[in-house]
Amino acid sequence: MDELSRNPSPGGDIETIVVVGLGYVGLPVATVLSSCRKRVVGVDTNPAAVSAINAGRVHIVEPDLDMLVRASVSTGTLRATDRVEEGDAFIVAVPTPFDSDKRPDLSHVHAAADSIAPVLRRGNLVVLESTAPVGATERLSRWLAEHRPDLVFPHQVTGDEVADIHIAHCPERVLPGKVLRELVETDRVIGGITPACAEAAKRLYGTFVKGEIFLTSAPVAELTKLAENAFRDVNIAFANEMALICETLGLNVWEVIRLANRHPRVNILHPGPGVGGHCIAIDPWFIVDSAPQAARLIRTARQINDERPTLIVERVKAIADRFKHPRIAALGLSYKADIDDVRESPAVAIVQALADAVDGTIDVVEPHLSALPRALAERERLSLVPLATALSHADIVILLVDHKAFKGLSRTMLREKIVIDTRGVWDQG
Ligand code: SAJ
Repeated sequence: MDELSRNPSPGGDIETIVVVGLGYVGLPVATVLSSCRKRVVGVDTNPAAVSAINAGRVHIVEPDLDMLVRASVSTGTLRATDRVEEGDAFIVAVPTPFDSDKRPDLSHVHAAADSIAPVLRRGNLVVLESTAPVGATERLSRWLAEHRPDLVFPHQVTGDEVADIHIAHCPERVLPGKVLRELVETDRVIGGITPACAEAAKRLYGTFVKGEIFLTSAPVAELTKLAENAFRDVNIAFANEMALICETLGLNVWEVIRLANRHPRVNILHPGPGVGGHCIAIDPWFIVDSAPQAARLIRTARQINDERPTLIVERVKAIADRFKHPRIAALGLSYKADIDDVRESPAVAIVQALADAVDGTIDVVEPHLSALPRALAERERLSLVPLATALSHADIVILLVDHKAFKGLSRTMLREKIVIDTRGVWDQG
């Protein structure tokens, strides 16, 4: 008996889906599945997130997500809870950070496995959607198996042997700010522990993905996802290195990159104050951790991007030291434009370091936040103010995030200020 005949439709008749982790990835996935008329149970350990969702509200900012969550909750297809329940399929979308040695921390995936294992039934599908190091999907399978000796897991089968549970990796690829569109339209890579696992996951994702779905093994899917983010990180590091070279040579980096990109096979990304967010600044280290001798370029790119905030602080400090008590307007705190997310934000690190290094006042402008993040709160001589207030006082204006609200500022509004434009909004050359 082969795997498909014993479990006639593993992943086929998937009606109830349990999404573990209702953050920037899990909540949109849960919502999109529920709008495809699936019954979705979202699980999160944060009680504030659970009650907000059950009240039809969202605890994160993502265009149109609030509207979809409200509709799904009111039609009864989406419900949030703090306990994992039985279902036909489980999607694990929990954080996968790194530890203080930049090694992957899979404790949230392990905790998810511990909570799913007791409710698993024969024929269930478990998908790891969180970005994870090579080997993580198989570890998830092993963690589940430790709890359920009564079931056969896919890492335990060989050849034509049958698994009771299907386990696959389908790494998320969505860009914050465009999550709902990319979730549906972007091609997906699904890696199964066995080919039948990949097929089962494809049947689930095929319910809402309009892009093409490519099937492979779990480790290939794991490394593919990491390679995507490492590639972008290396390209940004190249741009940041060009910025340093241009500063040394007294040239405008924005002009150099703009002109180089007119070559049909060149596409250099933008220099900036550093790489933030919970993906590109972290995932390349998972590759370095698995192949430290081989991943030389990827490690160096990470180091170049991580150095950026310090270089910017040194530049601003050198200028600020010319004033007795300088007033600095810092424009933007989020990790990139037009979102509220400050995770691993280089702008926050820069403002924090400036507050320590400069004997002056810092007026922070962040139109997407109503209060300063914890790292900056309750510091003397540092406050969150409206744009007009910051500009009326400032000696030095440092642009840290290219929010739409700042792009409209004209050079005349900035005249008589010293301007440091880390994003090339005004300094295009
Ligand atoms: N950045 C630059 N210069 C650039 C582009 C970006 O300095 O030219 C900076 C941004 O300001 C930001 C950081 O890089 O601080 C990352 O921003 P991003 O827009 O490049 O990427 P993320 O982290 O928001 O989302 C990425 C995406 N990956 C790729 O584009 C390969 C997304 O598709 C992934 O789903 C996401 O990581 C993830 O969750 O892994």
